Amino acid sequence: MATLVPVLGDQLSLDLASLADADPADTIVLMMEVAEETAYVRHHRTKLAYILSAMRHHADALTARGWRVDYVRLDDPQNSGSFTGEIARALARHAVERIVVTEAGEWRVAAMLDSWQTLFGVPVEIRTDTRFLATHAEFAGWADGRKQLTMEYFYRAMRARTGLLMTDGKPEGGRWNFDKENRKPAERDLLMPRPLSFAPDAITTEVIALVERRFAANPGSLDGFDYAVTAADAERQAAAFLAHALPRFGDYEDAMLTGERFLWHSILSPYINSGLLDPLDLCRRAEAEYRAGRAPLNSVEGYIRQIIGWREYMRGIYWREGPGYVDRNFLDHRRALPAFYWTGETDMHCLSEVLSQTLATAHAHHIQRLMVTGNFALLIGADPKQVHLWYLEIYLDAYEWVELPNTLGMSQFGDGGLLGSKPYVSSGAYINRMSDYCRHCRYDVNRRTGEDACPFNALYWHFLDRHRAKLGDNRRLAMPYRTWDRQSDEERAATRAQADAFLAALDDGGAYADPR
Ligand code: FAD
Ligand code: DLZ
Ligand code: SF4
Repeated sequence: MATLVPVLGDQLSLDLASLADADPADTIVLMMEVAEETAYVRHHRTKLAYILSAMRHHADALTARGWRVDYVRLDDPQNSGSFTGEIARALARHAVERIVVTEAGEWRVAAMLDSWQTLFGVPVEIRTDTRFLATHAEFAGWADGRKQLTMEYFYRAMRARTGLLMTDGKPEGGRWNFDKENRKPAERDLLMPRPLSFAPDAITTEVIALVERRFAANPGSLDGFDYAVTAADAERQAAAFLAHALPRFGDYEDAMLTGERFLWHSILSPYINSGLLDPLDLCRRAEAEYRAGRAPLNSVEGYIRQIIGWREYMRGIYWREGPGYVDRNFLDHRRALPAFYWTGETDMHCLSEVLSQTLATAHAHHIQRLMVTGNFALLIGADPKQVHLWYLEIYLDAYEWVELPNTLGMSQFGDGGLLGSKPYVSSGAYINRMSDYCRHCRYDVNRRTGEDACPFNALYWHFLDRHRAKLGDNRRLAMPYRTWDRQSDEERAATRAQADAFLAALDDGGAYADPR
């Protein structure tokens, strides 16, 4: 009798908890490409190709290490289309005495795993995912009894626990956080680091053809697919980031430049989230760069904070808030997302840049997601659930546990401030400060009204004005509200009219008809 170890598409780690003490001689690793996972949102086609190719390569890596892998392909005529259906089929194929599985990354799949023991009458052991620092219980322990779940305090606890950038029990450099130094605009630079490019091998080429056949209607392009799909190639990208981009990661973390997709970012989130890279290992190596004098503290601290701080914190919030979190809509936003989110066709240069890059590569960096596409969606009052589904389908690194709190919480203020003390909204001025987008735009970032006025400007004040009942008491918004109040009645009326006209034209232009 064998142990069945299902390995899901975001569990592509050789040291997965469910394999840790397993004996290859009496273990069957089950990997399943299933329609349910490929279709729970209309995934970007690059995301589908990446996951399926990475899964197939991982199956080969496991086999090479002596594991017996039972791999179900998407185009297998017998494929039942779901994880649960495939477990049923696997139980009929093999003599199995128990199932051992690493916990799922999201509520939807966790419910499936929870049902298997009763459904199949086989003992099912669900193991904690040791690729994260904090277990669900540990995060709950930290959060319980706190009035505000401030990320910064959680981060400090993770620093103390891991010892990362700690010296004699104190934060390196005398401060926990060097974020103030990390807001420099960037200039184009011929020596800018470039992420490595990995030509598709035979497996990836076959998967790309499959995706082109089966998912022709899904968004996004597959042209020029060059992501890593193996742990070895992901490791090459990690080494390149640590050597070439990390030193200036901090300085330019929030910068945006036309035609420059990556700047000094790592482009490692897809690999970390699917299991090809170990997040803690990356943090330790980043710290080593600092200790060796090859990268400054503001960069290394910033990088480590994103991973042991934000990433872990987002996961903690996701599991703590429960499956109902997705339906929160504090600002009662109902507008459909404009159709140009799926085409990139808009004359607002910032949006067209971020959207076309996203549709081409399934990647955008944090400030592009937060302060361009997210900011615009929030300003126009887009339905946060629909915004969430867009981010979930369009980004290569998107899994609900990390995408949902980032989108619905941090970006859309759908939870009313659990995650951020004020909504991330800005006028065009912020985008102009942090990028060169406005220099290439048909709109004038310095104007609020008139035909050429940057739409973000009137929308920003319109947002604050229409949400005064809910946001007027927010101390972090006191200054903008004072500025608004100081304006003349005529000025305010013109701003409202400008924004209303823009929103009406936007609705006329065709909002996305959600096929779900
Ligand atoms: P870098 O800028 O190099 O950052 C280093 C690492 O820190 C990343 O690889 C990532 O693992 C981690 N990180 C940084 N910020 C965050 C964050 N806010 N939450 C979690 N981890 C973080 N990240 C995802 O991994 N998946 C998502 O689906 C996702 N959706 C997002 C949606 C919105 C609306 C916003 C504003 C942010 C989202 N993020 C998401 C966070 C962030 O944008 C990406 O992690 C980052 O852009 C990945 O690129 P990178 O690897 O080059 O990151
Ligand atoms: C995202 C995804 C896709 C598109 N396809 C598959 C698949 O066919 N098989 C699989 O095991 N995993 C896939 N995944 C990733 C899963 O959705 C992910 O492992 C779960 O979300 C974990 O909760
Ligand atoms: Fe975007 Fe406004 Fe700048 Fe144009 S002017 S790029 S719309 S912020």
